[in-house]
Amino acid sequence: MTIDRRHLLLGSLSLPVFTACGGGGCGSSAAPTPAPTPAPAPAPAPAPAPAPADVPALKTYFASNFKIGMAADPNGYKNAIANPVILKHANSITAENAFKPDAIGRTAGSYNWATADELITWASANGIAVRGHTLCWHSQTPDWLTTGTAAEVRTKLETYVRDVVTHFKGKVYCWDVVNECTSDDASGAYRNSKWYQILGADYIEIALRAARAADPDAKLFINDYGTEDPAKLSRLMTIVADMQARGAPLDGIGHQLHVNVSWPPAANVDNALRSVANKGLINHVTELDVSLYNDPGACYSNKSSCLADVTGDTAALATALKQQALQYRALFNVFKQHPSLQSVTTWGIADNSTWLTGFPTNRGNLPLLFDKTGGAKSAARAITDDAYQPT
Ligand code: 9MR
Repeated sequence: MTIDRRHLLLGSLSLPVFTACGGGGCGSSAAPTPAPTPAPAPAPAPAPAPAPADVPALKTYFASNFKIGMAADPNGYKNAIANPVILKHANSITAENAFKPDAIGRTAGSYNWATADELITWASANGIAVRGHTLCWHSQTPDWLTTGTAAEVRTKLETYVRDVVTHFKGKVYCWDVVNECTSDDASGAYRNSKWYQILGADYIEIALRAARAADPDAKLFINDYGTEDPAKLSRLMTIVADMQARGAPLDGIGHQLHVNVSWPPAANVDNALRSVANKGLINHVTELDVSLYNDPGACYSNKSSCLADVTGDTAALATALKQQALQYRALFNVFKQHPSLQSVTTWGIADNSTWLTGFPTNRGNLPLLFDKTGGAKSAARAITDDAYQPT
């Protein structure tokens, strides 16, 4: 419950004031003491100012649907704004960077566990489950891992996955074993990454099998962005079919869902979740945020034609935040239709810290459910109150 400080202060000032001698002075005359003037009845306490809009704990509100997750590293969740938000609302956390190969496997022959272990200890003390992100990726991966002959690289991949998954065995409920392996163009299903160039599609199967062997209880995912685009989804589903034909231990697909106020239509997400469920796999939404900007492709390729910052323009910002609330509502309404969807994670906690202030260009952006002070935004109300009309 929120205690309104203004109400408490005004309430205390309305208490009657007692003085030692009363209003007649402190003389010694025998004049009959006048009947004490009754103290005026205390003024009724002023009505409390309306409490700031708040929302129920999301992890409780959506408990029968899916886990609610948020991404952060220790410096993120320790922040005074973010800390109460994640503690109230989330029952899953993803390390934004601390579990990546360039963090844990920075140097060949030794592992850096400290930051990741700190996150595990904090999450466990607070009853928050941990999604592991990520073991095998074309980005944020030190060169030593992909250097050598195919046989050497295969052994490095198996060893790295085995050692990391073993270290966190029983402490991480699922892994994004392979991240972003789908091609962005129609040249083929697989991204032409170093892993693919050296090992072909085998690298995904190798990583999945090594993870399963190290922790048979952890659910194993391929995680990718753009599954809301039907063409990219179709390429990802080709990879899924390939892995299933090989008997690779793939349990689910992570849909990153870095979307924006006007893309995609929620029906595209519905289609992606259904396609995955039809293959007998689990769905997770792994990196949800709703940018204020629907930038053209050129903004992503060379930072040209990026939309202008709206965060300093009151009217434009209000319009964008309303659109954002409606987009979050449309997406969560789809999410709730899918029993196969077991976890929904936002990529960040509150708008005070988001990767989107630097991508695709430097610009104000407010893509999350909670504002820069940690307060619930219209978007958070829109997903927890069907009657609420975002303004
Ligand atoms: O949010 C992460 C940011 O802090 C890092 O600088 C960036 C480096 O690539 O990675 C970001 O997280 C990415 C995630 O690991 C995979 N999907 C896209 C995310 C946003 O770039």
